[in-house]
Amino acid sequence: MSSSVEEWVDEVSRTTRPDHVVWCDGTDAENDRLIDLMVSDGTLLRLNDQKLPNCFLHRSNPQDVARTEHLTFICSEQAEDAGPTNNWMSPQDAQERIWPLFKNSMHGRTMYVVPYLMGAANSPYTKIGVEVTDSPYVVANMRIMTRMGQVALDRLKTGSADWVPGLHSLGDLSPDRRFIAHFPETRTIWSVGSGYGGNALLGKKCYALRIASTMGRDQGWLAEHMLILGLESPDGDVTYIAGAFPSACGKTNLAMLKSPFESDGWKVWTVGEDIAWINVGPDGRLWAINPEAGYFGVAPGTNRKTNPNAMDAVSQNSIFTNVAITDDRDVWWEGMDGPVPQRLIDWQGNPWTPASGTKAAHPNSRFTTPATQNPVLSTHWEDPQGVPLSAILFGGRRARTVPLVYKSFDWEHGVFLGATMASETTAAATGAVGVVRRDPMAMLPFCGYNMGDYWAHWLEVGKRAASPPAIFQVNWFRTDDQGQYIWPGFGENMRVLRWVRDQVRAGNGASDGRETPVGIVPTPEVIGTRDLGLSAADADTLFEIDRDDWLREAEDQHAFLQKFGDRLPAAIREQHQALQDRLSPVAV
Ligand code: OXD
Ligand code: MN
Repeated sequence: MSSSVEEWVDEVSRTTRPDHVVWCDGTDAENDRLIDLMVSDGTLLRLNDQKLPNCFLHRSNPQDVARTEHLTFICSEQAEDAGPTNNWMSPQDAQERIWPLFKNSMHGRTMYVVPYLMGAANSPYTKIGVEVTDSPYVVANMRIMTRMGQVALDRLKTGSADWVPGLHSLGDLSPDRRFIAHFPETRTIWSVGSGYGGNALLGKKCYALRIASTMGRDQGWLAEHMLILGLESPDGDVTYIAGAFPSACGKTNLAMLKSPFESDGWKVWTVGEDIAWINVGPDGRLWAINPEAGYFGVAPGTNRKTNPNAMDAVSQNSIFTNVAITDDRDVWWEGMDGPVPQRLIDWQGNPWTPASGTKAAHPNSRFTTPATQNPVLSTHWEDPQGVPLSAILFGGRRARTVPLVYKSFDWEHGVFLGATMASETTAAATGAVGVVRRDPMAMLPFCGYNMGDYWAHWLEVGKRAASPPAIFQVNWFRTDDQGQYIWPGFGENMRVLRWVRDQVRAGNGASDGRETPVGIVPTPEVIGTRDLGLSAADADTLFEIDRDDWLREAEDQHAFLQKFGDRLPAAIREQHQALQDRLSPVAV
C-alpha cells in the first residue's frame, strides 16, 4: 500500500468521523456480507431467485435519480480553464462551501475504502483510483463497474503516487447540499449529497471522463464518452468503430447490437459501451481501451427486440435501480416485452396499475451488470494495448436537419462535426427533456477543461496519428411530419455500420456516396431503405440536406462557437466558414 493512500484515508476520516473504516478487497465473501447488510436494512430487495439469480433492486431517494449537471463543478484555479460550458468554482470557494459538508458526514456510518483500476490489470493505459464512500450500494456497484479491491491494492503496493483520490459521502441526500466537484490540477474528486451512479460511482464520469480528459490533454491521449464495437464482416475481418452519443441515446444498444445479417456473416462484438480511452499507437493508428468492467445501462426501452444481448446479460448478478417489480419480484420497465402487467410495485415502492397514469419505472432507471455476462463481448475487450479504431461516429438525437449518416471530408472536418454536434436532452440528467443543446463530442457534461482547448487537443492528436480514423455523423432519431421516427434503428443500424465499413475500407476512393455541403451521404439504395419498407418520400427525408435548415444550424453553431473567444481553434472557425460557403448559393 502506498503510505500516501493511508494518510489520505486518515485525513478524510478525521473530518467525516465514520464509526468504522473498512478496506475493500473485492472478494465474493466481502460482497456477500455487504449485500446481506443492505438486504437486512432495506437498501436492497432480493429479486426472484429463480428468474433473476443473485439480482437486487435498489430504490433511491426520489430526489436523487439522475446526474445533476447544475451541481457539478470544475474547480480549476482559473475560471477560463473550466471554460464556458462548465460550472466553475475556485478551489478556495470549494474548500469553504463544500468541505464543511463532509464534517461528521459519516458519523454513525461505515466508511468503505474502495481501491479500483480503470482498465485491465495488464494494460499500460490503466489508471488507479481510490474512492472512500459511506454507501455500501456504491461499493457493490463499483465492484461491478471497475476492477476493484486486491487487484488495485496490489498496484498501490508498488508505492505508486499516481492515483486519484475520490471522496464520496451521501450526506443528507438533499439537492441543496449536493456538489460533485473536480479539481483537475490536483486530480481529486469530491462528491456529496447523492448516491446516484454518475454522481457517486466516482470511477465513471468523474474520473474516467472529467479528470481523465485533463490527464489526456497533458499526456497526449483522449478520454471520451464513447462506445467501442468490433464489426465482423463475412470475410471474418473485424473493423473497430467508436461512437460518441449523449447519455440515453443508445450507446449500449449499438455496442451490443444483434445483427439481422448474422447468417451472412455480419456481427457486432462489444468492447465498451460508455467510455473509451484512446492513445496514438506506434503504427500511427488510434487504439482504444474500455476502462470499465461493467455496464450501467438505461433500463426503459430495453427488450428482446431492441437489445436481446442486454436482456441476457442482466438476467443474473445484476443490480437494478428504480425499476418496477411484479408480484413475484421480477423486474419491469416501460418498453419491456409482452403485455403491460395489470399490477406492479412502482419505482417508489407504491402499488401501480396501467390506470395510474404515471411511469412504473423511472425513465432513468438503470441496470448494473458485469461486462463478462454480455454474450457478444469481444475476445479483445481486455487487450492491453486496446483495439485499433478505423472509424468514429458522432451521434445526436435530432428530429430534423441531420441526415441518417454522413462522412466528414477529413479529420479536421470530422473534429468540427464533433465540436458542433447537438442533441435533444434526455432523462439521464435532471432538467427539461427534449431540448436541443450543443453537446460537443457528447462530452458537454464530462469535459474537465475548456472545450476550446479540448478541440485543439483533438486536432493535435489527429496530426500525430498517421492513420486517424474516418469520422462520421449519425442520427437515428429523424422524424416525419407526424413526429414518428422514420428509421427503425436498433439491429437495423447494422446497415449504417456496413456502409461505414465500406467507406473506411475503400479509403478516399469510396463510392456509394453523394457529396453534399455537409459531407458525404449514402444513397438510399446502398442502405437498403426499400427492403425496410420505407417509402421513397421517407427515404428522401432521411438523407436530405435542407439548405434552409442547415443555414439556421450554421447560425446556431456560430453563436455557440463564439462563446469560446480566443480559445476557439482557428481550424474550427475555418471549418465553420467553409460550411457556410458551401451552403451559400454560388455567386454569379
Ligand atoms: C451514463 C450517463 O450513466 O451518460 O452513462 O449518464
Ligand atoms: Mn454515459
